[in-house]
Amino acid sequence: MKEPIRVAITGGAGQIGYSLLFRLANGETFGVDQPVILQILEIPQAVEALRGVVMELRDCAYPLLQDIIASDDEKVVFNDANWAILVGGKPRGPGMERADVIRDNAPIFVAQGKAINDYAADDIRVLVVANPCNTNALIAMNSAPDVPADRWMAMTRLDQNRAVAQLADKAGVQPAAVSHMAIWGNHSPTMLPDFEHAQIGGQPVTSVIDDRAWLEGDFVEKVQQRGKEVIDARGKSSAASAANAVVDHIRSMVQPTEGTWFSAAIYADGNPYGLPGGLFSSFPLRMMGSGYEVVSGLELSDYARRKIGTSIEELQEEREAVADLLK
Ligand code: NAX
Repeated sequence: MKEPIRVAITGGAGQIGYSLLFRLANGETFGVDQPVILQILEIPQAVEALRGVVMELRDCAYPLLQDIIASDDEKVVFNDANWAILVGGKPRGPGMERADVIRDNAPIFVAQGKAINDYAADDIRVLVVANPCNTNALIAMNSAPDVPADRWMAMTRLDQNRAVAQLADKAGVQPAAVSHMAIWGNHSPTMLPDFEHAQIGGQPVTSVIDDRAWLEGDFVEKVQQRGKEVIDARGKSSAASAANAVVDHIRSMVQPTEGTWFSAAIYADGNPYGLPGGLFSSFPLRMMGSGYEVVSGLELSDYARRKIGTSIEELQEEREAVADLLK
């Protein structure tokens, strides 16, 4: 039996937490031979609700779940953590602008970044889910000077999966036939789901779906606005599909990528594709052994550069809004 890994999750009593925790514990995320210890953070007001979730986790009697630590203390939760999945955050309240949400959430990520820096294991990997996830990741990373930049990511896997589902539906194929789907930019309605490099059955999407107007129009818009569409229908934001995307993201990180790509926002300091650095922006990535690399050599069309440019401008504005918190 392998040594257990310690997985810290924040916001464990929330919607995503309720779908995610069980899938971290049952072996499908880290592997069927990998024991886990879950270390779950909540705010004091939600600790009682979290106690109920912990009871349910125990009632699953998962063979791989070696321990559960639930606390409102960051020191306890991030202690020796090998993975940190930052889901907890403050939701957008009525009448709040995007900039208000950013400022409201920023202190959480300063504190959690510091705690990760001081208490997590040397091999810590962090995935930020809580919105605005790209900028929250930037804030947390800046508060953790001892943790290398390549350990931090923000989640765009749900956008990738949504794009795959839309293309499969349009082409009348199973989602598994769609590959090489890259998301560029911010996890926000400005992102670009890159149909120009995606493939269906190994063929370019643009040759299988010979309808550029649909691809640039309905397809891109549907992916960009899918979160809102789910809220309008369900009355709540995406939760099970977001948890599923976390599972997919981690699986891509712990298993070498076979021939295709996955997307996540990374700290793009080396200006890949000549795009401005110093931000968390989404790129197509490949996992190689113990580290990832940005997929290189893709031709970006003028259309793609324009769209990605808009998304990066939005990220620059978000960064500006929290400039005082960045060292
Ligand atoms: P919920 O409001 O259901 O749950 C959030 C939980 O976080 C609550 O239980 C709350 O008590 C807890 N929390 C708040 N502040 C905390 C802190 N400082 N430390 C620890 N826990 C804290 O939201 P949920 O639907 O679970 O969504 C969580 C986050 O994911 C939101 O920020 C949401 O916007 C974001 N999402 C990100 C997605 C992505 O693709 N990156 C997609 C889904 C989702 O919208």
